[in-house]
Amino acid sequence: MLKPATTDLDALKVLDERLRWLSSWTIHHANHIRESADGLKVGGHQASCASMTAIMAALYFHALRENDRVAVKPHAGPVLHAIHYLIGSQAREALENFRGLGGAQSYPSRTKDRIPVDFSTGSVGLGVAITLFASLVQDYLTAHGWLDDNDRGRFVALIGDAELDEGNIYEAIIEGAKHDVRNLWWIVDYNRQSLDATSADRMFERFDEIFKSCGWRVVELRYGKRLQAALDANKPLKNWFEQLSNAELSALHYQGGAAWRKRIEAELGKKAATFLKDYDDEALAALFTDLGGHCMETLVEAFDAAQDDVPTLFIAWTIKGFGLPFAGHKDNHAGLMNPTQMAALRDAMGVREGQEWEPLEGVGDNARTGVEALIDRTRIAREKRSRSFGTTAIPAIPAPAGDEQSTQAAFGRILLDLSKAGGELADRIVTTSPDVTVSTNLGAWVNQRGLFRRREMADVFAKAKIASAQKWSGTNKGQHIELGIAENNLFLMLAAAGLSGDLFGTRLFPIGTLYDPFIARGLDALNYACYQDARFILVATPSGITLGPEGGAHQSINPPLIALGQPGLRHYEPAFADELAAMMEEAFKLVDDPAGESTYFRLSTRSVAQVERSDESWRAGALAGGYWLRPPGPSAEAAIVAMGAVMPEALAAWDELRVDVPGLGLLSITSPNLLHRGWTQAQAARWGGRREPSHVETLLSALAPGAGLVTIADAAPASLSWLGGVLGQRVAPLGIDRFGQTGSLPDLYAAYRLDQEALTEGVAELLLAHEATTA
Ligand SMILES: Cc1ncc(C[n+]2csc(CCOP(=O)(O)OP(=O)(O)O)c2C)c(N)n1
Ligand SMILES: [Mg+2]
Repeated sequence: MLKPATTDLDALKVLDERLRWLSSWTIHHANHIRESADGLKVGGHQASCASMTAIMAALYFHALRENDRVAVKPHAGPVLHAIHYLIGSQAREALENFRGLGGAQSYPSRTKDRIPVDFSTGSVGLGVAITLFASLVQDYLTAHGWLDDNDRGRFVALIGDAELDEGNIYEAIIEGAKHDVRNLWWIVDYNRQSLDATSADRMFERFDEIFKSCGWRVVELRYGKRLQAALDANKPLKNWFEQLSNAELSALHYQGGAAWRKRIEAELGKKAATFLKDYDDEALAALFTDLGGHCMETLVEAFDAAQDDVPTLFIAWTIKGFGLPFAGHKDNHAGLMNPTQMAALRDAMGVREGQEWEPLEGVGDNARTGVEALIDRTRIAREKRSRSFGTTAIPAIPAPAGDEQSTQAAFGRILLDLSKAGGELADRIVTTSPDVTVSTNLGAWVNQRGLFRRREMADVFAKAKIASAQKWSGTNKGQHIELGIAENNLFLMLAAAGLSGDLFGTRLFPIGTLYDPFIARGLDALNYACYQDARFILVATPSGITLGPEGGAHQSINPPLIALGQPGLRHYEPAFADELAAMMEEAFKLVDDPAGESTYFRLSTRSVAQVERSDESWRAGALAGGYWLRPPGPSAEAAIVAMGAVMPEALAAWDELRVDVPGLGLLSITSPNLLHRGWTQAQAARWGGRREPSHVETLLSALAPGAGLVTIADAAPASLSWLGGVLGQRVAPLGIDRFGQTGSLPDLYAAYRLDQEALTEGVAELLLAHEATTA
């Protein structure tokens, strides 16, 4: 790597200043100049931006190569927009409309921003960790021959120091160590301040130990060149400086030169007298702010020196609000400069009034050529990358044979059959699981397709000829990524693999399995994956109290409610194997369709008798969220509405009641979430003048007005009870609303009223109530 010319360093320093100005101005404009329509605070984080403009200038205008990808600390979003404004890929209107509808987003967004954003950020910690899994996906693609060596890049995360408190970061680096991850740069903006105040001192030296023990190189950029030289020349001064607490340091930075002088005089006396003589107050303040993260020489040198693929944590010391009037103040996180302070900053930066948006305003003629050259040379993408969709033919997926089966077993069987049949889809599937591969029925697939390991991993048990149903060797052609038990990692893995078409131009079909209750464990990461429009299939099994004796603390109650409120995720809860096969085919299509989404399957270990089908008419309804398994008679007064594993009870109750309740129907619900979505969308369309009924309205209108519905699911009853609101039908909801227990299925179903008797009683009660009101 060539040493950057001095002129480049000067230009980078100019760009650092430009970024500080433009990010401050963007936020100021939105808060103080743009007209407010609602009187609400707009907000933005001038201090958090100023803290890392030098780091980002060094990165974007010097270090980044075209294939590198970056997750930017959420509250430094305006700096990223300023960078794209300088290189011509962000419009002034978007900056003027910062945090307005359609304007530059508060936090960098892959889907909503018009600039290329590699990873959305917002929920701190997640943007950091996804880069690690993206790097693993890159290794996966390279090993499988889908990514050329020349197209490989580095994955960079720009991290706030308080963000390092997020546990998911450590879960990720532990997993990363197992997989030997590489090509990662995580750069900490070490301003020692969080949202509330200055951060605790005690973790100070621990972060590097933690990272080092996970195989990372840690590079601490504590001092800039000038401060380093000054401290090296005066040992007592250095010792004194290094024992200052985070709070003391920040306070001194805020107070400025006179305060530094006073403290040093008081505490070092003669030992620092000569040193102090060389600096007036202003120079003294400037010297002590020369921390590593603000010194361009230091940053450029450090980045240039880390050109191998060892994962590297840079701890760049900075001052929150560097160069702004509230630098170092503990309350500056959401602090906004007032108009007077902003005017002073404008003058100090040589920006003429009225020229605030001029990209290179205040840059003198001498410097301009160098700055323009550097802007031209930046290798980062200027346009959003095109997304890779529609690449893979999805074959028809037949239902696994068998009169009695569970949906979980059918899932394993479908994958096994796909694997045996071979073909492009099977090759592009990558499975992953947090230590529940075997117990979620992925075992047969893994036996066929193997574990993914960049370096070969022998199956010791197989070599020793110890009998086992499970082959457990890894190669770089394997298609299953085994994770430790950390559900956050599962969802971040799915997010990264689900973005492979966007990040690397090669679509993968990621399938992740876990137990249904543990979705809650990784919920924010799941939301994060959906928020970025990553495409994957989530298989959650077993679920509900239906796991019976194995129940313990593993009964899931509310995931269907989570799915009901989760954008970007479709919930399917099949009762039968043929439904699951149709849904998996659909889910694969949705992964590879620009207008698609991810799919969540809620499956069960309960083996149930499969139903006879006379034709395929159920199929479209099952995919749309529900169908009449036993169609109602004309003007039926009641229906049983059931979902998933309790379908045998529903069928039995229907069989028993149909004589006494003529026309009784049995509605099989396969996706409350799709039905609800269709319902509200149809409503919105009606306001736009269109009058098509939604699927759920069509289904329910087969019943008499005022008919009663007994809903049943091995889940929170609210998953289905809302159906009564669609056409104003009365509902008797059955489901689980207290913690489960272990027990045999008949015992549990009776105790929790998920049985045939509860259904019969429910129907009777509804009919009696109906008679009473109509009598
Ligand atoms: C998961 C999550 N919790 C809380 C927040 C709110 N929040 C945003 S920034 C922040 C503090 C960040 O401090 P630091 O990481 O040190 O960044 P700095 O602004 O100092 O650079 C908090 C608590 C969030 N965005 N995400
Ligand atoms: Mg901080």
